[in-house]
Amino acid sequence: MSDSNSPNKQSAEDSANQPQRKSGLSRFFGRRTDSTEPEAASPATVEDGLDKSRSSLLGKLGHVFKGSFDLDDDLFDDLEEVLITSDIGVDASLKLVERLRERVKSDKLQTATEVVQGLRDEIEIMLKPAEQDWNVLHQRPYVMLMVGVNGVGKTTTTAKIAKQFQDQGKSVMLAAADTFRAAAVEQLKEWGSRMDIPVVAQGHGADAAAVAHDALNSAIVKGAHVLMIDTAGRLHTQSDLMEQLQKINRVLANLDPSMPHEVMQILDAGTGQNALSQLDHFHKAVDVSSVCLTKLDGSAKGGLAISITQKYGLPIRYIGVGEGYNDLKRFEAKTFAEALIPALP
Ligand SMILES: Nc1nc2c(ncn2[C@@H]2O[C@H](COP(=O)(O)OP(=O)(O)O)[C@@H](O)[C@H]2O)c(=O)[nH]1
Ligand SMILES: [Mg+2]
Repeated sequence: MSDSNSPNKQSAEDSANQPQRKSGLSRFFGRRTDSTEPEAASPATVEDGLDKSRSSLLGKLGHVFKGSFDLDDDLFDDLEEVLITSDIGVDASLKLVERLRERVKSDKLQTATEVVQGLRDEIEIMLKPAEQDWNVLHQRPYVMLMVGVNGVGKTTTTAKIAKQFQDQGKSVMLAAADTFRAAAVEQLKEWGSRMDIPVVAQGHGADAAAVAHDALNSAIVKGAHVLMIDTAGRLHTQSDLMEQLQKINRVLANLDPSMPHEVMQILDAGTGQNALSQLDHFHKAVDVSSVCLTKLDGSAKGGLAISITQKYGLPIRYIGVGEGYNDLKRFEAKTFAEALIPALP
């Protein structure tokens, strides 16, 4: 995508993460406000959405409720199947359908529209714990470690969040602690220079923990509100990576035991349940405290948000819906549930 506000350079590896045509979910969230966006990249039309819906949750739900239907075990089993295949995960799907059954009974829901609205409401309730207030001003600097595997959107998301902080009048600094890939430091510097946000870097091959240490000292001296540390997504082995992240954590905590204040894991929603095992892994190693889901503008099935909330109860701070500065939205349970479960025609 030749996004004029995105300095991301595509590697062959990253090209698998190219944005795809917008899904119903992204049309809901993904309206771009960036005036540099060409018209062609604006949200898909309703017709596009209806095309897509055949393979989306809407299409599948329509199938479950086609013609005259009975609200019987078979229907609820079908519904369970639909939810599981939408990345909602087995446990969360079972729980959702169980609660929906109760709601159908207690609220005497009958029509497809009523039942689907019931499902939407239950999803909203389930997602509510992930929608949490977030105040970074109680610590200065508020230190965030941005973690996740290669290509999920760590660097891009770091830049987008930094931009939002800046727009709110907060001073931000970035640390380029992905020193493993040659292009990674340059990518962050490029974002920094476009946004006029200082980037602390030492270059390819430098000790990531030393970069974090320098950056923290610099953020303290400059009185920055927020320091965001971009990290590597891959080293020689996965245990090398985890050790490096733990070392960064230790170096920060040596200066102030409350640091880092947040370990945010970036997950590519397009990778479905695989994202859940990534979270599992990082969570064990570095105590992840929040999540950001990216690439919901692609073919991602947003159900992942539900399985994450069900399993971890972590705050989902943001969702990424494109490559530009403004393609990052705060997570809201209600908005998400409404976008995920569209009204039946
Ligand atoms: N379509 C889309 N692309 C994204 C989103 N977030 C990141 N990307 C793209 O994903 C690719 C990898 O992002 P990058 O930040 O370099 O990932 P990192 O390796 O985790 O740092 C880049 O081409 C980004 O523009 C998103 O929400 N939607
Ligand atoms: Mg990166």
